[in-house]
Amino acid sequence: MSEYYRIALVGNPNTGKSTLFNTLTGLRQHTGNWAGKTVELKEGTFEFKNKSYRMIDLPGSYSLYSNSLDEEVARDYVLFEKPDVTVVVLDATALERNLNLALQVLEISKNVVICLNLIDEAEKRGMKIYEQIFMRKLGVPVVKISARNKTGIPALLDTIDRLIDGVIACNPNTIKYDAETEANINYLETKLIAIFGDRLPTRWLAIRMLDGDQSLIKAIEDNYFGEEVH
Ligand SMILES: Nc1nc2c(ncn2[C@@H]2O[C@H](COP(=O)(O)OP(=O)(O)OP(=O)(O)O)[C@@H](O)[C@H]2O)c(=O)[nH]1
Ligand SMILES: [Mg+2]
Repeated sequence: MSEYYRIALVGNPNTGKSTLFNTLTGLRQHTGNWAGKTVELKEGTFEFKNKSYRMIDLPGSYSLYSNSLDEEVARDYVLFEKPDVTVVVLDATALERNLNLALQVLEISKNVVICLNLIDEAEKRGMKIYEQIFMRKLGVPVVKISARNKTGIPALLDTIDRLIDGVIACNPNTIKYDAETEANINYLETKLIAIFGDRLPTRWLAIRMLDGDQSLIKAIEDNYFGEEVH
């Protein structure tokens, strides 16, 4: 229906999402509030290689566990709105902390590009980052950029373009748990598949349910089972 491809920017606070968003969308932005919430929503458009994109700058979040309204908004967008591509913006100088969120997104989303931002700062600190190793380990494209210096942006856009065209594919590697937990996940997942088919990432849902994520269960009720449950 839409002639736009939708791209979501997710990442920890302060990783340069808005800097990247502003670089790409310039003045073609508008701001609103998330439906029913007080979190600011920023959306903008840009063109690249004959494709039109609608980019959404999600609020910074450390996880998708809905510990805050910001995290809830980020989670709900990736989970329910199903962007064509989710770009995870990571601070290349703090990868250990940042990768937590990236791994969560890989559980939810099929089309993911990992964007290692602040590469200028990482290089200034003498850090060497081998994106090929990241790519192999995570199973999704990884691009190094500096949103502030505007380096690596064409490579990022090209990666998004090729992902949409199916020239490259994502095969996200997810974390495997111990045998008992995996058995529980599988048990729940079978039941969830019977309800949702492939409309929702059932493995992620099973993991979150085992963790007792009430907020997620409520969000699914609201999004999939309408008003009658309240
Ligand atoms: N050195 C360097 N600084 C950057 C880069 N990208 C962003 N910054 C700086 O990092 C700070 C945070 O950037 P923002 O774009 O606001 O980060 P954000 O991810 O939108 O932050 P939240 O919206 O709070 O989650 C700003 O001071 C930017 O100028 C980069 O590539 N290199
Ligand atoms: Mg921002």
